[in-house]
Amino acid sequence: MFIIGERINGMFKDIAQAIRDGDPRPIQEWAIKQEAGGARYLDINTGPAAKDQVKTMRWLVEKTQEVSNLPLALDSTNYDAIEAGLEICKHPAMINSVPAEWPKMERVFTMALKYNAAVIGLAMNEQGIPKDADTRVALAMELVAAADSYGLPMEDLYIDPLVLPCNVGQDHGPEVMQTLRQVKLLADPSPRTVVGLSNISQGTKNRELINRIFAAMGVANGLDAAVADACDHELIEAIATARIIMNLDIYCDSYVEIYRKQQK
Ligand code: THG
Repeated sequence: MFIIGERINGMFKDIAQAIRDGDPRPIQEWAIKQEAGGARYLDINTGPAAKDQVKTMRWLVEKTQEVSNLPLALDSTNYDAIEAGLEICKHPAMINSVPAEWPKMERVFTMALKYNAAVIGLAMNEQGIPKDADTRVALAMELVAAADSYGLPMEDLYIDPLVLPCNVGQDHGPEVMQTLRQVKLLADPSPRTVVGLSNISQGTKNRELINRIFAAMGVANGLDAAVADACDHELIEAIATARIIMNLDIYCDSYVEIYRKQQK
């Protein structure tokens, strides 16, 4: 499992302020810190405050690429903003994200092919986020069929079962874990899986503990990637350890160190 660094997101107060001030320093500091922490991609989200989404996305991409060579996950519901970012990405990016809805899938899969980007497909549609795993998996199947019809390679499709905070959506937890397992049976080769990890602990006490345990359980259930806090060293250690237990990496005394190096 690899980490998509979550921190360049206008949902965070310091990033919202940096966007308002046109000050690239907080963005570039977080890019460098997340890369050092072991992120494999950097999530870029303008947040709700940005007035001009297209301009803000382009600026965030530019400023991030000045200091980091990591590929980017462009995180927006505004597809013009995503396309503006894709146009200037130096490395194949990830489009974050598309629900199982037309014509959104048409726009996103067409862009993905044009810019050689991967796609995160959300297990939701016009009716919202389903509660049960079966409906989530049915939506994942719609995303798989649509991606396939556009010629997107399955390894470039990441299914996100959608994680809700455990203090308001506790009954979703086991459904998310079951969805992660079943998505792997949908196609051969199967699509990959991703979650927004910090969602699980929003509004709770013990945020880090909840995030780390969810990540370890995710690894046990086939989770391939997470938009997460790349600077939480104990999270990285939990993931590396879960991978050892699941026989996904070979045990050696310095396995945590090796996992960190592999991410770079
Ligand atoms: N799936 C996909 N992409 C996603 C999500 C997802 N991108 C956004 C989000 N969910 C994942 N990223 C975050 C980033 C921050 C937080 C949660 C998820 C977070 N922020 C603090 C809060 O709300 O309490 C901000 C507080 C502060 O300003 O410091 O928890 O699910 N594909």
